[in-house]
Amino acid sequence: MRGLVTKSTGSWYLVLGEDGTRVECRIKGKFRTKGIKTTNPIAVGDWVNYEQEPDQDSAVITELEPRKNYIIRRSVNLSKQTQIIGANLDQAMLVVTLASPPTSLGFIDRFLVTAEAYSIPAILVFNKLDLFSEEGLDVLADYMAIYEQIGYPCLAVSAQDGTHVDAIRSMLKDKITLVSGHSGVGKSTLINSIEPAAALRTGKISDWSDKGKHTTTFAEMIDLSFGGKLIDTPGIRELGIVDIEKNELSHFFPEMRERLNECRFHNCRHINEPGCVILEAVDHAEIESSRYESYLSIYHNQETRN
Ligand SMILES: Nc1nc2c(ncn2[C@@H]2O[C@H](COP(=O)(O)OP(=O)(O)OP(=O)(O)O)[C@@H](O)[C@H]2O)c(=O)[nH]1
Ligand SMILES: [Mg+2]
Ligand SMILES: [Zn+2]
Repeated sequence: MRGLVTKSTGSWYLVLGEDGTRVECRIKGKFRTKGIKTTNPIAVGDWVNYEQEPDQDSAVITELEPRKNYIIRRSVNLSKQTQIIGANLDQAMLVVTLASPPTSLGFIDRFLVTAEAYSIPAILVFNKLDLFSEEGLDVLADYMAIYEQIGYPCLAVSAQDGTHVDAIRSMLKDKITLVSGHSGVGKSTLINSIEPAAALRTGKISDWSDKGKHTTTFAEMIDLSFGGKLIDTPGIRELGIVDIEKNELSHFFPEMRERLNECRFHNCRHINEPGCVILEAVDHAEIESSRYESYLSIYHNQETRN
């Protein structure tokens, strides 16, 4: 039988069969992704084949279908362990908060680079709008302008009181959307607000560290009653880049990509080369300096390959 993986705990998987039944599955045999070592061989969003175990309620996954795409991360800086966050996605929504807990621009950029590397359209949702002071709203507007200018859709919402949540709904219809972000930014609260039937567990922010408490521990796919699916995921602290070469990194910054042919040298690294249009654009504030800093930070990190 063929089915879609809707929940993964690492040791068992919940699979929605094409006949509409849900069954708990275990894995047998080895599943590999293009030679990449992952801590989870099968992820939510994967299509699999499985066989019912005789005299039991459970089944065994026998085959993993090739993935259209996926979002992958290195769990700790420079570790070889990688984790597939979700597979076969139509788009990815990064939930961001400027405070409680803070999300850095560097983290946002790493997420966007990963999505670009697999050609997955990304949406930025700035949550907890109800907490913003006048000053905070100015910073929010600046942040949103950076990403809107590049072409990423940005929304400011409050999952708690429902402000602007309707605008998100219309972007989700009939699509499979991965929801990611730091712990405590309100991913599960937002999904509950979009689809109350989901009834996901949510958790308070720690008083002393201003960080989330990793309330969601497993990735899980939620059906949207108006069409489409959302994947709730555990909060991530860091997003280590996987499988990107230094010389292709600039292609994953859309505002750099559109200028690349104009550098004097075809193999320009955009670091200190004469006639580099990227450096020129940064100088003229046509490319945001925070974005360029993220480029340099990822470029110089050993996580990207020569
Ligand atoms: N003020 C305010 N609080 C919010 C909002 N959205 C979520 N919260 C609160 O933020 C805390 C964390 O929310 P969760 O939905 O559990 O966060 P999460 O991103 O799912 O966190 P993990 O599952 O740990 O990754 C809870 O106390 C929520 O009530 C919001 O729009 N405004
Ligand atoms: Mg959660
Ligand atoms: Zn250049």
